[in-house]
Amino acid sequence: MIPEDKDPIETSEWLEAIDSVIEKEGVERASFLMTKLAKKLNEEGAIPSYNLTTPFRNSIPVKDEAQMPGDLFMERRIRSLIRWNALALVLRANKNDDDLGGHISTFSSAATLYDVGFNYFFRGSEGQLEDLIYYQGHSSPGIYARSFLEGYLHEEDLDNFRREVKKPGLSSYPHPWLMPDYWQFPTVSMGLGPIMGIYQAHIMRYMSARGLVPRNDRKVWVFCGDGEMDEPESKGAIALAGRESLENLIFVINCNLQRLDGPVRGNGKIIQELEGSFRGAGWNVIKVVWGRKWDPIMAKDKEGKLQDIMDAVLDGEMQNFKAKGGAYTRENFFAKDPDVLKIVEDLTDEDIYKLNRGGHDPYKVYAAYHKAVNSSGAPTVILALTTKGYGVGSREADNTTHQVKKLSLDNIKSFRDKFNIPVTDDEIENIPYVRPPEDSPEMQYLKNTRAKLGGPIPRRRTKSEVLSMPDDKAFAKLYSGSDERKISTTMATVRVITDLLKDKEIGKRIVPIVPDEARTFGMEALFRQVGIYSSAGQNYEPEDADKVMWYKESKEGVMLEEGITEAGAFSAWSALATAYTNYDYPMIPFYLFYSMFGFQRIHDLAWAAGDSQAKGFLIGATSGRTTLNGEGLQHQDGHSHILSSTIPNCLSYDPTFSYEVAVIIKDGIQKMFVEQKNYFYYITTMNENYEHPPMPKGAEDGIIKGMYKLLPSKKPLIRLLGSGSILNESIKAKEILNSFGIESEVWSVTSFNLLRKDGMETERFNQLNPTKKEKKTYVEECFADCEIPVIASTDYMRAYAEQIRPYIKSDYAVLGTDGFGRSDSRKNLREFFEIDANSIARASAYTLFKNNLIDKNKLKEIYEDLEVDPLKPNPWEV
Ligand SMILES: Cc1ncc(C[n+]2csc(CCOP(=O)(O)OP(=O)(O)O)c2C)c(N)n1
Ligand SMILES: [Mg+2]
Repeated sequence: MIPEDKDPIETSEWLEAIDSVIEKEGVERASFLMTKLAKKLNEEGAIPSYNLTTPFRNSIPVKDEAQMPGDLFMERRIRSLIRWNALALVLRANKNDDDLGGHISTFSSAATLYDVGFNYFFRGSEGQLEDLIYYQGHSSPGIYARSFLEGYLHEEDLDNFRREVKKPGLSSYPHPWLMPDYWQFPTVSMGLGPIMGIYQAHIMRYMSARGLVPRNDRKVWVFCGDGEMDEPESKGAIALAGRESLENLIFVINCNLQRLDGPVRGNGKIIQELEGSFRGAGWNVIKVVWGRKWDPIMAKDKEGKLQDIMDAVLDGEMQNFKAKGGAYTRENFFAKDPDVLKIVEDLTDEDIYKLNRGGHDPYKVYAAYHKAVNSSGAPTVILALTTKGYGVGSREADNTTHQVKKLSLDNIKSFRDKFNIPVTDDEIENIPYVRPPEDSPEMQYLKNTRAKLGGPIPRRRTKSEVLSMPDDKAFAKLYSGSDERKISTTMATVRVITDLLKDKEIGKRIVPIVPDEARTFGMEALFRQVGIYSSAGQNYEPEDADKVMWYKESKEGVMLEEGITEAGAFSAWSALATAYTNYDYPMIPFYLFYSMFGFQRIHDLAWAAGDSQAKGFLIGATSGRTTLNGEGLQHQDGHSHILSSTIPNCLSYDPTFSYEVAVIIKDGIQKMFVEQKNYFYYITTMNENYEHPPMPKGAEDGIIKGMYKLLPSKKPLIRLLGSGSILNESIKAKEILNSFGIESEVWSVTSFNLLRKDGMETERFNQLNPTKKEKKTYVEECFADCEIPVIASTDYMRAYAEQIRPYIKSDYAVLGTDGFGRSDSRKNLREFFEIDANSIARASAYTLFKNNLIDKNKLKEIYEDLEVDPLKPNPWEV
């Protein structure tokens, strides 16, 4: 609604007054006066809105626009070819029965936003570190089309769009896993690009503050959709960027006003809404609303009546103006005020339709990017108004345009005509790709622009420096056990990290990361030892300055204390875990968190980290449904290993003893940073204190593969497998069984997930090679006496240990913690979930009885002694 002006004369007096201040004393003085006036208004209880949002127009006045230096017409011809080839590759992918999909309308709205970047701003990787660009996932066809023109991709590549099984296909969206020398960041799951981009810029500053990578004017560009901004992850971390003044970060939000189903804010104004949110978070906001064809019209709007209409128009109406054309726009937009209608009386309906939006005007986009890359002290967001489905005839701005992947011949022809594509009517049904000859002016221009900026992009570095292994001391300390001291595996892990931080070879690459949980994990000594990174340093005296372990923040701090944001802390980990490719400088991050708030909370980011080929350690500290005992249902994790197992390149371990932790971390560094394997590690550690024995001789290989024999027996009747803290219950169960004359052996299973992986691989090999010598799974190799029944017990749901059932040839019983957790003593909880030593003994006795290895009387004796209650409630139902 246009606000009613009750006294236009008074209004114009005020306006004249401020005009005269601007003229005589400048905008700063005018702004000062306005701030004073606003304060006055505040005293009366009013909150003036002008300081968060500005009128619905371009933020950069025409007189301040930086001039685009290149050849506009040449660039338009190139851009048109990119548009055409992007369209062609999607249409061709859908021409046959495979119906592979793809998107046309997203890129068609964003083409100019990308093109201006590629022509003038995005730095390539030749001789420098490239800009890091998070492309909007659905615009991938346009990025491929540019690489095709640049000669990096060929017709057969484009024709293999979305055919990823037989190489060389182009992945549907940006996926480093599928195109490792091309895409750097997986972005198509909405919201991940924005949060990952913010933390990337944060880590870029961290790396240079520590002197690991030089600080320069490298940028992080994040392209995202206006609909995408509704994801909590998209806006959830913008305050961090403002707080840290991340001037190396530029968001470009493609405000085409539509999402998949319809308008983003039919009843509102998404650009204004985003302006307020970002400005409130301390960002520079640059709105690119109107194209230069509007400039002369706006210059005629002396009384601000057109501006009033612009400020009041709803996004739902804006969509209609593009979908329904010039006559409609004249009637429903300009005619809202007779004086405004007059301003456009000389324009034809066609002229009105062609009044361009800022995001489609290379001049306006150039001016915005120029300002963004040259401004300091804050991140920048560019809010660009565009039209979804720009150029696709009748499908432009229609509510279904997002999913268009087939077009009528008429629409294709109108697209061709609009962009002057040299394709004749005879050829058009085949939708041929168009690439001018190598020596044509277009190709020369294209190559020159990229050569000046450091070569073509996207590109991903696949090779990086091979690191040396750290001194063995950090690990060897833990091989000899804890003597009689009771410690937790979390403490053992922190010790390894602390020692690794001091290592001459790799110490500077080790980064401990916590989401406000350092004290929980006993890491507070690191505050003082290595310092907490803060972009501002420490401008206050910490409360505990007189203590040994005071809270030390510093610009060169090593530890990342990210606050209570698991998504943020994980994104920081991810940026460091891919530093080997994005900074050409491998880092070894350790992110420690409550295991319940790990995968369960941020699984999609972890999936993206897998796609990105992240390398580093995730430590699910305080794990185990009954081991973290006093916290209750929402804290006690009994399933993170199931979740981690879903990520193909995540290797997860549930160790019990400190030497196991040491062997696993050492092996992880070896595999990820020396052998350069694309894995990352998830290790659960616990807060339960107990004694740790010395490492049995020759155990390393088994620890790494997933299990080894811990306590042998001469003539075992039964095998007890245990993992995490529940292995201690299996050890106790061995004693109980002994007291009944039953011998057993105990195995420490460090990873049921890896045992399953080995099992799958071996089975598959045998099936594919039936005439070759049959291979044995590692489980089969371990359990050569395959008649001995096996009982597995863990602090995780049964599904975790169930995974190896196919490879166990004897009877196999599994105990676990299915059901919601609750708070109580560890003893009571383990009884409740039936994973304590008595329950293990019970399961053993029953299995032996079923296998005729003990008789009924013996079973009865054991059951009575263990006080087995047949009516005990089922733990997953109460
Ligand atoms: C997390 C997630 N949820 C849903 C989708 C499905 N999806 C893909 S594109 C899209 C609409 C995107 O709209 P917008 O962000 O405005 O981008 P535009 O295509 O308009 O530029 C949706 C819902 C997704 N990719 N990721
Ligand atoms: Mg959109």
